[in-house]
Amino acid sequence: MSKTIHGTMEIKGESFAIVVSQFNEFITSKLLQGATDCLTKHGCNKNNITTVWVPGAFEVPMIAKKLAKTKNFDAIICLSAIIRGQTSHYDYVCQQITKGVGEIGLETQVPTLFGVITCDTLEQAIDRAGAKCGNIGYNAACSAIEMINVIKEIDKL
Ligand code: INI
Repeated sequence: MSKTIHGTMEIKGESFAIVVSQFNEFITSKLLQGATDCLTKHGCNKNNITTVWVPGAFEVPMIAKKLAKTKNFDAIICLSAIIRGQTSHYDYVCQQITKGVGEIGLETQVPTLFGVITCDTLEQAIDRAGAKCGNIGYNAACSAIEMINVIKEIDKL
């Protein structure tokens, strides 16, 4: 018989690390609020959430990797807001965090979530931090829970 695995939204004592950028804190604080709301709403004890603030999106992968390597966390949720300016700086910061966060999950096998807004205007960022287009932090935390449960199911095979 065929088997289908679909991660549930159950939390059973798992620990989460959240890495959040101070750059554009007006936006990232809302992503952090969204992520913690999601985790606690699904049954996570606040004591099982560790939040680490870093200067900007560029610094997120290094700290996320350090946290993943401790093996003390079931998932790492990365939160940043990168808003395009007039130079190519935006592109380099986007490249670093996208590649970095992606590689951490693959290398450490600890689900590492990309709760990162990349956009052209502050208005677009606000829309994705709890206004018109939901909250990217909340969505990343949901994905973290789902990934933990997908992995658990695979480990039972
Ligand atoms: N960091 C961000 O998190 N978002 C941005 O929009 C941003 N821009 O556009 O400059 C940004 N830059 C800072 C960068 O992440 C590093 O903290 C800095 O370059 C020091 O390494």
